[in-house]
Amino acid sequence: MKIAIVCYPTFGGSGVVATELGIALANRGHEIHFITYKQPVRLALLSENIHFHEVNVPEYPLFHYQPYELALSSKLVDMVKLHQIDLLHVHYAIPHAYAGYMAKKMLAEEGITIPMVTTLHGTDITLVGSHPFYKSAVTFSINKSDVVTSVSESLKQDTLRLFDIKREIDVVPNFIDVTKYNHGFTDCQRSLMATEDEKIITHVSNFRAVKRIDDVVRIFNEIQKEIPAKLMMVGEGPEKEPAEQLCEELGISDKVIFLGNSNEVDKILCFSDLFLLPSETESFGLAALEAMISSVPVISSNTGGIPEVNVHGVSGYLSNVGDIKDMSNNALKILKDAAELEKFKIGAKEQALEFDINKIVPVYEFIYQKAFEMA
Ligand code: GMT
Repeated sequence: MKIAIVCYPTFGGSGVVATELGIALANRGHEIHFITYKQPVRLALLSENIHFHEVNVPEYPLFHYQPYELALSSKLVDMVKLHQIDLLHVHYAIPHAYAGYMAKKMLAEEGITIPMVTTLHGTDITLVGSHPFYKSAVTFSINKSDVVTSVSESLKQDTLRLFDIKREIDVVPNFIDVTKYNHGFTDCQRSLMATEDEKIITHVSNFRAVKRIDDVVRIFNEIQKEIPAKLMMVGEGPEKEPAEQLCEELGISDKVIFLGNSNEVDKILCFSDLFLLPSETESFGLAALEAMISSVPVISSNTGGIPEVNVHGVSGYLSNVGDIKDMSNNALKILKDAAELEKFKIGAKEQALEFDINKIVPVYEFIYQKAFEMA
């Protein structure tokens, strides 16, 4: 099948999932066309089966806002015709589902029928999409998709609660390419980051307010009062600077390392003992799953789709949003006892294997067949 994948090319989870899915589908013989404004960050190599088409939006002084969705829908029409693409899979409703639907209608005018699958990822529903400025267009484009999927049951329920949805929503959880994490690193170069007696705690995100970065620092602060520890902060975003300031105020700057965006998260997780994800809301928590497959237990909030991924008492612990005390106590329970840490490491990996890419990609292939029947 020839599939066009539309996604954000950045470090966000939706772009990572779309890219990994495209690569996996290409490995299964499909021809994949990524259509976005930049080559996706996790897409290292193009090949016979993997193509990238850049959407250009030339600056024009008359426009206060450059019309990206117009350029995207035009590009989709052109690429579908040029490469005889069979199906559109758009990730993140805004504005991809809207642009995809416009492309579909333009193609229909020329007698070309193309099914569209829309995958909802989280903030496109819970934070941005439900805002009154976007809600009508998001509702419309979800209802006009041939098949709609969400990455967790929790996100499906949020979508049904927040929008007037007339379509069925299929839950297809995010996944992990297990082979990428069977890297067999023996020396994870842990000694570069911490001394032997220090535990390494890691957080990976886009440093938005929804991630409660302040809580990450405060949880770590409680931990380091009791045991020698270092905190690795991976990612970039608006909350990074305030977090650096907070570390200074708390006098822990020497114990917190801000690494910026990284394409080597697997190497960082390799030397990590614990992962923190205290988000306000999280439709799934791909970053937690990436930690778990690396045998890193997760201390997280009990919100959104996180409990569908992180199992309390098995792969880590769940606490109420903002309960820094409970999260740091849970972290210390795991970190202070070597046998407990080992038990949770095994639990984290076993739970992550439930989301093996080989179980999930065939589900998407089934969804594509369904989309052909619906189109
Ligand atoms: O977490 C973010 O802010 C990025 C965002 C995105 O769309 O890239 O992540 C969302 O999609 C991920 C992949 O499906 C999920 O794992 C994240 O939980 C979800 N983020 C939120 O719901 C806040």
